Amino acid sequence: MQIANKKILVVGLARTGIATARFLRRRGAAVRATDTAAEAALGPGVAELRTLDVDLALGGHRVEDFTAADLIVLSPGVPHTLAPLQAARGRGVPVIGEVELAARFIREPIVAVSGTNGKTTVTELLGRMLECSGRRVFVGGNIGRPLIGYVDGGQAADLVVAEISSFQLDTIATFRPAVGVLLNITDDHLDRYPDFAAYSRSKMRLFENQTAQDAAVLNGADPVIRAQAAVIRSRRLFYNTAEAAENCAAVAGTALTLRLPEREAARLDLAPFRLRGPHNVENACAAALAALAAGASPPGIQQALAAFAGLPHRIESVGVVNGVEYVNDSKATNVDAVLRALDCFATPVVLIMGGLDKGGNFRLLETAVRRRVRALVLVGKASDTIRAALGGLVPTVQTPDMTAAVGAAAGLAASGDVVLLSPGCASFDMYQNYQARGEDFRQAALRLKKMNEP
Ligand code: UMA
Repeated sequence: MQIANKKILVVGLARTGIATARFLRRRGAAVRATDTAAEAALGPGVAELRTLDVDLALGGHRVEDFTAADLIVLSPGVPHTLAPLQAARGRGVPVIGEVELAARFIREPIVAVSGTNGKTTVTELLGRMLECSGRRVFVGGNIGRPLIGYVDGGQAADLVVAEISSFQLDTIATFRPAVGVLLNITDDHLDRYPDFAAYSRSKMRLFENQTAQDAAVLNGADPVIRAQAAVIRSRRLFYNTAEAAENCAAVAGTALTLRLPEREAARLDLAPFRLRGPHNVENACAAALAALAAGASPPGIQQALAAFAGLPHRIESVGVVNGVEYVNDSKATNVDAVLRALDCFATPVVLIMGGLDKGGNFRLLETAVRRRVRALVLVGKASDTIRAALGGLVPTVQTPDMTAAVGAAAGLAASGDVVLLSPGCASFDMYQNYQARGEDFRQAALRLKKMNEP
């Protein structure tokens, strides 16, 4: 792909856009970069771009910047349906995302992980399984490390393991992972897609350029994936399915047996795997199967399974106060993630939910709330919507902030209960990101602990 002397417009100037503009300048393109935000609201990376002679158009998008470009590269957070993009496409200007751009330069096999929930955990675990097998791995993508940084950074790797979101898949053209992993497809981002079918189609694009040489690791228990699996042209490797004949990752007790066509079975032990909940066993199966398909060794996979301690803000225990365990699951930004979190506990749960609603159907939680939840504590913008859907089922209180939410939850919990922050919503109504929300919860729980210390 020729870049030198091309007029390239980079849209969005956060992590992805800054890394993309830097890469393109180094390769000799004439780069213009635009963001709806003004410079003061953007990070210090923007000043660096100025020193690289990137032409900045900040505080809004000008349609002429789009129509005059030879190529437009989007950040995942920029909707690909934006009006100036339509105008540019109308004039024949190609529009791609940063993942597509990076993929055109990556020579190593790509192992790509997508799905509504579990992506980051599986991506990290899979990366470590390959590393423990002696492979040099770059782990990036939606996980927070743009893939273009790998192309630009000169790190030597044998494989690239990438977490890929639907937003990133919306703007691919030739992206072709050697191993594509699809974990599940449930309601999410319905504030950006016209409907669930459109979101689901976007996820399935993970496989659209694969051939018979590639592999697709698929959750066999997910009805949405199942219904669309027939169109996949690569080798389909199912896990988590009751169909024994096709199950490539069979779990019996703590024994996990991986079977790849024409290969000797690999036997692993899940007993040392520490992550809680049935969904994490699914995640372990997906990661192990994909790692094996990508060339990891069974001892390497076993070593990573035993060493993996999980990631912050995902069913993360942050302390015990008066016999009540406080668990931070701030990353649960959709309804399905809350369901999976509730599945982790046999004891009653005081559930803290709320934030910015992404169009999720909270009524899907009805059965789990009746069965598992002692009381519901709501915080943030979606409080009224959640109360309307679930408030009649269990005692429900609305609170102004996280400190008040944790205080209220402590008052409602009995010894042996779990206080679980699993919001089912995005965090942007009150926080910069889900990490800041999880940190706020952790601090509130720690303050509570201090106050209760003898
Ligand atoms: N912007 C515009 N015009 C618009 C919309 C946005 O200029 O019409 C600008 C904003 O003002 C902002 C910039 O675009 O300055 C934001 O771009 P971005 O949201 O793509 O931010 P990045 O920091 O580059 O982060 C992106 C991913 N963000 C999203 O998909 C929303 C990060 O995923 C990813 O880690 C990063 O690239 C590196 O690949 C985050 C995420 O929330 C974690 N992902 C979603 C999820 O996991 O559910 C998909």
